[in-house]
Amino acid sequence: MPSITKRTYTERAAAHPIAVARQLLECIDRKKSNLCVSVDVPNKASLLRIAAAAGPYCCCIKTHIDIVSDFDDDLVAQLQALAEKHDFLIWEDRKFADIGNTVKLQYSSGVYKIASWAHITNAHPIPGDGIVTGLAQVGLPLNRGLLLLAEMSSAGNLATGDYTATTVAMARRHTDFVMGYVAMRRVDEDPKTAGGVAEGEGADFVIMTPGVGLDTKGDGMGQQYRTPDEVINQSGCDVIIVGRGIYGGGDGNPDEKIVEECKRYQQAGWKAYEDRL
Ligand code: BMP
Repeated sequence: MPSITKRTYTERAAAHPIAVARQLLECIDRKKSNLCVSVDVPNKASLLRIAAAAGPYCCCIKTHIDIVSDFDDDLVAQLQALAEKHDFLIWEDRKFADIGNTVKLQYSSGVYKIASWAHITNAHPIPGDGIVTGLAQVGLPLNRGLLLLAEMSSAGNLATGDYTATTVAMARRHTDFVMGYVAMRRVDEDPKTAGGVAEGEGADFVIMTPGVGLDTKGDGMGQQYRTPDEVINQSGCDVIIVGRGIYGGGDGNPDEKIVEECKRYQQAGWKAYEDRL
């Protein structure tokens, strides 16, 4: 089998065992966009406005729903309607990090009821396999997908070396629910972290990568930015995640600026993918 980085998103979609991964990979090809827009704003109106402006240009909108001060169920209903209208998936960047029983409750219940609306969520592997089995009990019946944080973009983070390799091994034990990683490179095909599995022979994991920016290298709080080419072409990741580079911080750029930046990142991400193939 060719290495994953030499397969098209469509070829990968056709062969993927997880429904939501198929949905994401198909959407990427349909829209020619491997751009996920991260919308980290503190109020409902801004979140919906930015999602509406960015929606046509991205495959995924990533939320941190607990940032929104005026959260209500209508926000979720409107976000879901935008996802339908503009053809994108919703990823709640919850970063679960507790034992299985606790994350199961955090995922299904409380104010946010994340599993009821987010196609994708993510978890730190630190508690061990129980975090995946707990989340899977809620997510699998709803056809949701999970990303494990195998690496992080911030300076000095601890998700390196053996930690990353152990995360890859954990993901391989749960290929019905773990659809991919948050990582900075193709961790499942790198000999240092792939655990002896040869290139092109392992399960297909979607690598979604934050820390992407065309204009700056950092944010003064540890974030480290790389270009779409470095991420997709040189490091073999699948989806670029761009937040402030597009919405601009605070309550967000005006719509025209958001659209302009979306187009810029969409084009750069797609070119990097074509160059990689
Ligand atoms: P920005 O492009 O504005 O730096 O935002 C990056 C987004 O990706 C944030 O929502 C952050 O929580 C998330 N993220 C990250 O930056 N690094 C990681 O390692 C994992 C993340 O989820």
